[in-house]
Amino acid sequence: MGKVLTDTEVSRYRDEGFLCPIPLFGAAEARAIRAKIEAIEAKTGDEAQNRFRIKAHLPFPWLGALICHERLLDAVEDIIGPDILCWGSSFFSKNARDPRYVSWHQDTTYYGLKPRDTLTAWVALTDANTQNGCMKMIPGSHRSGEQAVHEETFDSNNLLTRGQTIKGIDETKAVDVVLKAGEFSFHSELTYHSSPPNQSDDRRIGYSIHYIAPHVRQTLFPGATAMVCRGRDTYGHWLTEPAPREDFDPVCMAALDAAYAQYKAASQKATAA
Ligand SMILES: O=C(O)CCC(=O)C(=O)O
Repeated sequence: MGKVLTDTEVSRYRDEGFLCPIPLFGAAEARAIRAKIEAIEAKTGDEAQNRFRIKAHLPFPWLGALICHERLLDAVEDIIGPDILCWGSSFFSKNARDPRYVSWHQDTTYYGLKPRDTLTAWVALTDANTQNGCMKMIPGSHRSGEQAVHEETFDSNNLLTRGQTIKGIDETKAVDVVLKAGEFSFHSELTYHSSPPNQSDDRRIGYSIHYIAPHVRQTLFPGATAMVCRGRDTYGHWLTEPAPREDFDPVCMAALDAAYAQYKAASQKATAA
């Protein structure tokens, strides 16, 4: 038995490349976080997933606190060990009756991490179910350890910026990642996953947090940053991120924009290569 996960759950994660549902907090706390996100959207006039990319937590102390939530880190520790870094986080939201979707992909495509060992926790800030477009996973698809061929479609309804898509997936093998608000799932950066449009009358919002052990490094560009959430950075592959003193901290906003520019340039270069 780990701190949160049973041995069976850890084995299932290793075998299938994802795990769900794992309780984190109650619906009231999820609603409070949703309200904060929607207050930010009202202030910026844009969806949080558009304005705050790759490192959405950087300018918001309460998102840093969510990433370092003790129970979440206990579950992460059960999978990757006691030294835990977070190199990124992103919102994935679909509005009521929203045609936008996420095509079949592996996260690893533009990450540039070696080894490809990111553990993503997808925290449900609303319920996520088959009606509102929850994620679907292909069990065991991470096991090759390789990146599959992705076609870049640039479809405007695809929430993935480059519309990267693995073709020919046998969808009969897909498993729905149904979560209640306040629960989370884990998936490996190699696991094939997707999500269909939202056919419900409310938003579906998830917060995707990318954790690694410190031996994992960024290979696409120098100067990558990460937050040490627990334990120690025993390898020194990552620079320290600035910590926000308040929402929209200007130093952190600049760091966020610089990090996104770096990732964008790296993914364009990877595509051109
Ligand atoms: O939220 C979604 O629908 C997709 C999320 C995703 O692709 C991810 O967290 O890696």
